[in-house]
Amino acid sequence: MASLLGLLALQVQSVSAQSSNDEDIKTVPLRTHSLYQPYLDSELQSRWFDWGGDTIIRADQYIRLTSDRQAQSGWLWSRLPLTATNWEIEFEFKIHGAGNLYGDGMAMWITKQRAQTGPVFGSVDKFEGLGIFFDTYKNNRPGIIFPYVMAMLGDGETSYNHENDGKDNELAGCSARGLRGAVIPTKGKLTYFQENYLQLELQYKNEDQWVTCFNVHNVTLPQIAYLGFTAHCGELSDNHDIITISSKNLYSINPNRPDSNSQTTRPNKITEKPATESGGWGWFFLKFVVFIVVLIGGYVGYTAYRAQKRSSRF
Ligand SMILES: [Ca+2]
Repeated sequence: MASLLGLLALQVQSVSAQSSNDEDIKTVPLRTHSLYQPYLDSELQSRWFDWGGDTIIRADQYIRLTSDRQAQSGWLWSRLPLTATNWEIEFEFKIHGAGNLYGDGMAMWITKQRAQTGPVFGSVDKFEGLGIFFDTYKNNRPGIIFPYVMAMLGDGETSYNHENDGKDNELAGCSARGLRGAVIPTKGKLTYFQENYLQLELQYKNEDQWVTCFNVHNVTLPQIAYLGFTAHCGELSDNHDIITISSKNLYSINPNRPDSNSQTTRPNKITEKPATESGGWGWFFLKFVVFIVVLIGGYVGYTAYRAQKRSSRF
């Protein structure tokens, strides 16, 4: 019985170790969706990104989507769609300006549409895919602290509603007081594991301190979607700068996991319904059943042997 309990304890330990170890996630840089200074090649082009509208580039400093002037609108889009199944996009940005009143904000996009100017933070409405809005101007959301960072999943038909800062179609969001004009480099990190979760982390309070803005499950993004950043100013203005974009493909390298080296592997750190964890428990249950069957088999065999021996004596 003691050995059975020992076996149980060992199994539970190994399952929890599996689910908390996130060193099994391998990252591979996605050059096609990354951008660093000086941004441009010798022919003043970018191989992997297009830009337009009022966007200006200072090769040693930033890509400025809008300057601190009224009625500005600018965009920056990847040329190729993001085809990796699981990915992480880390980006440094800066929202700042001289005014006491400022706006409207910027957006990050993973959408089918690309490179068009429009009314939703500088891009098109009725988009298909993911929009994340860094909204610095509160139109009407009583009780919410701004800047407010909000995600919306667009179906290609639904409009973003500026009247209530997109509340109608909010997938997830968070307040980020201090994000605009922060003294440290402000960064975002968007992580997507297909059919598992979408997470946004932000860095704006202290350097190297990430806060989770949201983590939502059951999110499916379009198979073919482009990475974009856009910004818009109306009567109020601000500088909206992109400093760097660093994208990575993510996948598991643990050879003991059933779907290792596949791009569809789930991360170990997620404890909600990962396939391998339920597999672990299933395996444990099977072992347990086999153990009991062997135990019963042994006992039955032994009693039969004893009975036979007893009967052969007479
Ligand atoms: Ca707003």
